[in-house]
Amino acid sequence: MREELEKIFLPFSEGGKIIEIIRYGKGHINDTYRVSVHMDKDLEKRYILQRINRSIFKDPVALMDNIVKVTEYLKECVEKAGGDVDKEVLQVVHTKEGAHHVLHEGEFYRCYRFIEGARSYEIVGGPEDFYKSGQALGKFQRLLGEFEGETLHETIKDFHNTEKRFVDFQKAVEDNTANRAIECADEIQFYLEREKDTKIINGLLREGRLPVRVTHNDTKYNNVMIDDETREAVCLVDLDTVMPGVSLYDFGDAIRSGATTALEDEKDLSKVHFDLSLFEAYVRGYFSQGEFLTDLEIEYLPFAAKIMTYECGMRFLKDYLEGDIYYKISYPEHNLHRARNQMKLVSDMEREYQQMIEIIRKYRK
Ligand code: ADP
Ligand code: GN1
Ligand code: MG
Repeated sequence: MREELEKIFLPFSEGGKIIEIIRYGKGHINDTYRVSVHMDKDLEKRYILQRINRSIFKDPVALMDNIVKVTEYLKECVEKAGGDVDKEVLQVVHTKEGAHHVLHEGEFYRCYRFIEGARSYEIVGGPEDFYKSGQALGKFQRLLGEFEGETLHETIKDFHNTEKRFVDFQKAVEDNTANRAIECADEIQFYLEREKDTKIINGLLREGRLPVRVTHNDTKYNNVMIDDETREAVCLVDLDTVMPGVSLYDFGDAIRSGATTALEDEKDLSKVHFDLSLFEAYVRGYFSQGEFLTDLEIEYLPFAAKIMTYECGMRFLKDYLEGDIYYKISYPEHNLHRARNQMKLVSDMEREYQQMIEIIRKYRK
């Protein structure tokens, strides 16, 4: 495997001798490796080498085109502001021929500069870290407010179209291909009985009441790089799904994944709680970036948190019903446990909905 990965990395190489290639990170989608290269004079350079999941991303060339456009734009913004490009922007490494990917035995690989001195976490360390993470999303959305969204491709069609995802979920229940529906009847019921909620954002979009913006679409906490020293949330990584979308998706997914007391796959639900103080910290950080949202977007932020948590849980359950064909799993019931975990968070949010509304009111500009 190492030899094969070395061969794949070679076209991206900027010289030096490869000293290590290891599996890296905890993403559910791509195969990620960290490549360490010994350059001259004791200098070490590191890279992220990734095999793009082709069963999920049907057009990796269009996907890379989006990432290159967005990261080059962000790079200009950071340079203008006198920031540190190596830390604050995900940077694509081109091959010697100027390509953004390498094709190896039918698989697409791409390479990024490794962001040094920062790391991502599976769980939030405390309100201050999450506050910074809210600031980072606010900044990301504010900067991309000026970017021409029409130039981007839709890398996964209907990615956060919850209404369509609900129909797909119903079909998975009916088809019951992995023969597991009987053992998760209660979980299926939980998702089915909230059908009404799945139509709300789509309804507002159809009525033209929500703006379409350039969004990240996968703002889970482990896609946020936190600086080891300053604790600033320096960069959002995992830009595979950057494309036109609704700001609510990004806020909602960030809350889903961060304002919780346990890991996304914690089985012991007595440990899983939606954490209002983390929600508050995120909102404070998010709003510190100025006025970049409409009144209606702000009004729907609590709903966004709930519906993104619901959507994510429903996707885990659908994958369980279909025999685990989408997400990486470590054991057979992994997706079921993930779905239950998200259900617990949805129930908590439903109970604490009024407090969420009050927190938004308290911090809005
Ligand atoms: P996936 O799409 O499978 O989630 P990611 O692109 O999120 O893959 O990468 C997995 C993990 O690798 C991230 O959670 C992050 O910790 C780390 N990572 C990704 N890109 C970089 C980078 N350029 N520098 C440092 N770490 C990175
Ligand atoms: C996937 O790639 P990763 O692990 O950052 C998924 C998200 C889900 C998330 C749930 C392209 O994110 O949509 O919310 O898992 N990404 C894709 O943990 O489907
Ligand atoms: Mg990721």
